[in-house]
Amino acid sequence: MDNILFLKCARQILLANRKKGYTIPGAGIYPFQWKWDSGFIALGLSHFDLRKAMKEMETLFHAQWSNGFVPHIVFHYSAENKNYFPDAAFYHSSLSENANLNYETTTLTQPPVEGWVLERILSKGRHLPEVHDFVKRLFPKVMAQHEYLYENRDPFHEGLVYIQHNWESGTDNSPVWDEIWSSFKVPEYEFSRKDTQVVKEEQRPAKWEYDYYLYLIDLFKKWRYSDVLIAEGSPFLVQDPLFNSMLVASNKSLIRLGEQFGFSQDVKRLERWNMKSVSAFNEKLFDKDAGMYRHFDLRSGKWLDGLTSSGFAPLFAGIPSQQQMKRMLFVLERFSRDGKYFFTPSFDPENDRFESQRYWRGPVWVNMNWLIIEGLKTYGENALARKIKEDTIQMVREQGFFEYFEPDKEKSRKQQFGYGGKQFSWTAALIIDLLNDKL
Ligand code: 9WN
Repeated sequence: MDNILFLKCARQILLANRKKGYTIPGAGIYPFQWKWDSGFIALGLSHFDLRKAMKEMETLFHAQWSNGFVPHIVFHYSAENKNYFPDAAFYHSSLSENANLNYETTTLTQPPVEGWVLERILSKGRHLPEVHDFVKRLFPKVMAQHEYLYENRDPFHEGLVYIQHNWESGTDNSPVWDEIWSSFKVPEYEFSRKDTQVVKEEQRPAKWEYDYYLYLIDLFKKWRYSDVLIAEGSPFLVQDPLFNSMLVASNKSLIRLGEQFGFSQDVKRLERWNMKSVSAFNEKLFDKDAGMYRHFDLRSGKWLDGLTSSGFAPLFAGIPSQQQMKRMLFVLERFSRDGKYFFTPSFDPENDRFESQRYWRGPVWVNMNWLIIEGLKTYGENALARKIKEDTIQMVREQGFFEYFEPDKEKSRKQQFGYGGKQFSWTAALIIDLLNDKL
């Protein structure tokens, strides 16, 4: 398939997954609007339809809560999309005093990508007054989200915010959580899995893991979703390198946008937050021996076990020094097993718990590759960025616009398809961006 056709397919996927004012991540498996998916999707849309890109973000922020919190799923229910669990009834978001009662949403959030997405949308429509108006309208909302995070998710005022649930990380069943799950017991929940009706069981999290995911939400319900009580009592409280990298990258974008659009008071606050975040990041989350960023468990007071592709995300936010970045390149190359694996497995392939087709326990994800490529470019590491870009394009071209992919090149050659959901929106959106990139 030549590039023109490939691009056309990618656009068609985005348009086919588009609903009224937002885009679903993938038909069948993810029938609503997801927070960080919308960011990547808006970026893809911005290459050919700026209005739709802006609308995607506006729709997401309509569901923002009174305290600035942005939920990770907005359940835009209709007659045909009841097939997702846990649903709005399970979350019961109105238990929170901050919930937005006009929308049915979850009570968890996802990586704060919106600041840098706004800046990229602006770069595509710098000459258009409606894009300027859009940025001016959205800026205070994104700012309110950052304020929520710094004020409610950083109990020790370190400059690093915590996630309170694995679903907030975006990397749902990463092996790094195993250690936390093994530290407490949960009841067995009875429910019908909707995801495994659409995707093979061996490509999704296990049932026992879902029990933990549901238990945490039940616990939060008892506390009426109070962040104070969650921080005091929940067994899951993690400073995640991917989540915090997205926050820093968005801080930086908001600082530039704020200077340009006259939000000077906000710029001062953002600069203060950001300086603290970057230095805490390097002091606390960088493992000098491994040459890599790690997840920090606030409950046990130590790093979680295992290296993940989330540990490369600080490159995107310009957090590592030149020297740290060079150390990370060795890890990145090791993850590819001398070119035998596609860049970049989501979990360390030399770790016993690596599973090449189970979701975030090994497979390659296009959004993580995209973040790494963009990060490497800012460090001038164009040759490696190009290799990862070529791998990403080849993988999707050969196997289709799947949700995630087999890392082992040999194994992948023998099978025709990727893993997880088909016609997946962010895979399409980011392929559009990569194909338009001059690298
Ligand atoms: C739970 C939508 C989302 C992504 C996440 C990905 C997956 C959901 C699920 O799908 O999570 O949020 O049901 O498995 O892990 O990153 O945003 O694409």
